[in-house]
Amino acid sequence: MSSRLEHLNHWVAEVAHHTRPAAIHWCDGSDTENRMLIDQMLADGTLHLLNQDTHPGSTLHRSHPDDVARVEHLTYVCTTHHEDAGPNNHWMAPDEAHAEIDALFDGCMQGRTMYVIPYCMGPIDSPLSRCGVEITDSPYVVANMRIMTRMGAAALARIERDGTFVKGLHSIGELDPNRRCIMHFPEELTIKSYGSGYGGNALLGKKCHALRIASHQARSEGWLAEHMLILGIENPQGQTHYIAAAFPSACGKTNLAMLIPPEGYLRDGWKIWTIGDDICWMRPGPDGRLYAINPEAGFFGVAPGTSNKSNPNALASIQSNTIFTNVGVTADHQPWWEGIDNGQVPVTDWQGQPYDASMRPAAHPNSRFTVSAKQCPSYSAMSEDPHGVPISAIVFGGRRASLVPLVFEARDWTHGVLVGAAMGSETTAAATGAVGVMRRDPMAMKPFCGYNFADYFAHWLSFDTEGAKLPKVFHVNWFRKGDDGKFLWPGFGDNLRVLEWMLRRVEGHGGAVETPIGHLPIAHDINLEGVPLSDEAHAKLFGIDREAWQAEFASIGDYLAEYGPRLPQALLEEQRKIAAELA
Ligand code: OXD
Ligand code: MN
Repeated sequence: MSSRLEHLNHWVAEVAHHTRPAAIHWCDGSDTENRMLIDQMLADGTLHLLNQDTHPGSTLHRSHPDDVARVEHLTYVCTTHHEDAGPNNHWMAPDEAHAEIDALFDGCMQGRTMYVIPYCMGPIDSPLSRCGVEITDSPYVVANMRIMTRMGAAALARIERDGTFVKGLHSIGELDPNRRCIMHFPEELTIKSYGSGYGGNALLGKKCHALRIASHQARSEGWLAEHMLILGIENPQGQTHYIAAAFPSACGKTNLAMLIPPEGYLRDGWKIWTIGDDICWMRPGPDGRLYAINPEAGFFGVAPGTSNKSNPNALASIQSNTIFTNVGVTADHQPWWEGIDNGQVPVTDWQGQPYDASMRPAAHPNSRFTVSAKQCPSYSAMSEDPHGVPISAIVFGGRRASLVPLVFEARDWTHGVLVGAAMGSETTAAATGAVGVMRRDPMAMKPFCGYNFADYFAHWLSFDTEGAKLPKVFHVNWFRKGDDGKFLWPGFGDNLRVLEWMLRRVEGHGGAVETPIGHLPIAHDINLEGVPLSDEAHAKLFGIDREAWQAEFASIGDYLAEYGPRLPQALLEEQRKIAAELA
């Protein structure tokens, strides 16, 4: 097979010449093709069948133990000028980067099949969508891309219509951490990834295309590519507001996107609709509002901690047709992870060894499930709307054990951009490296912004134009801890109480007090019925410690200074203004 697009055929031939595969397979995305690949992977041990009575169509993949997370230290943005990548990215000159990674690709597919995957990020017929083609030697990547994107014949037809696509070349290579790197060439709309089969490094439509390359593209085309979930909140009157929320990896985006309203809210008729759990592309519409699509078609969610209590919708979604990666299994071959809380016990851990709690957890802390978004009980049909959904509020948040209150609202767009730019969070297992270390993670894009953060902040500020009807901006912290080290806020479904307050603010009738850091609800502005909070919890969730915030603003100032003269003046002025108010 080939395409009607000469430069696509030419690139495929060139890659084949370079990597020397035994065969080339153009993916059509059909069920037959999928079954063929799954059977082949079951036969060669890449996949293991799970219990087909309890989890029909589901399989387990165990990755190489050194290949379980994103590798930020091996991820590069290769722009002509170093300053265009910014201090927020590892950089290499494009020529040098091509030479280095091309040497790794040389002959690397010998004896393997090379798969050509045409995919579309976003609904096939949406003007907001963008396409790519990933070439890979991993059938596991093909099976995951089929769930995570609109992949195959329909995508190829759109690519042939558009004439352009992002080129992604991937090989698992030897899965050697010393021969691994992920390179982005935003000026060439090209990605090259070698030596890892892990989702964030290998499913090139996701982080590499939909965030790093797309953010770069979005800047020149006047839109935003963000690390955000999108959810719809339907009130008892039947009106639905859409919210986009940015949290760093493994900080509960999937849980928030699939939230189940607490008892009283359910009774009153509140409903939550899931559009996306990880990535959001937004663009101003003709009415001045921002319209968003989820470029993905599936969820690549963190398994540990997912339970009937924390996220019943996720659990319901993954009862069938799911690829599990690096979870444990029970005696009757059901998937198992820490926190699943279903009364079962694991017998085999994620490395395929007999489970021994003193050796390692049954599931890797970054073990995942890959499942079609359509299997989620709260899936919103608006996910397929080519125009996207209008966004009423943007929410930023991180894991902050101290300092940061439950919620506050930015005064205006510029302040909102500062709130996003100053975001901090404790690191998680989604990337290799130490866990629990507080780092600045602006807009949760630290690992994903394909260009200089200084320019990115300026791009955000540029949306505040005459006639723009921008969403209100909020900051939340579900992770505040008390003196005893325990979380002060129940989180999960109860987070709807906070979202409800935001929507009242959007509609112009929610109460709040003004403070230097933004508008804070007083506890009674939020419906806390049935949520017993201690005095300490009240004080910490709904108050600010001025002295500690002065220190925070000094630290934010130091952080922003790292971006030098490229940093937009308006952002610095905002930081100085608030620092002065706090003093
Ligand atoms: C993810 C991540 O997989 O952010 O979504 O690491
Ligand atoms: Mn993510």
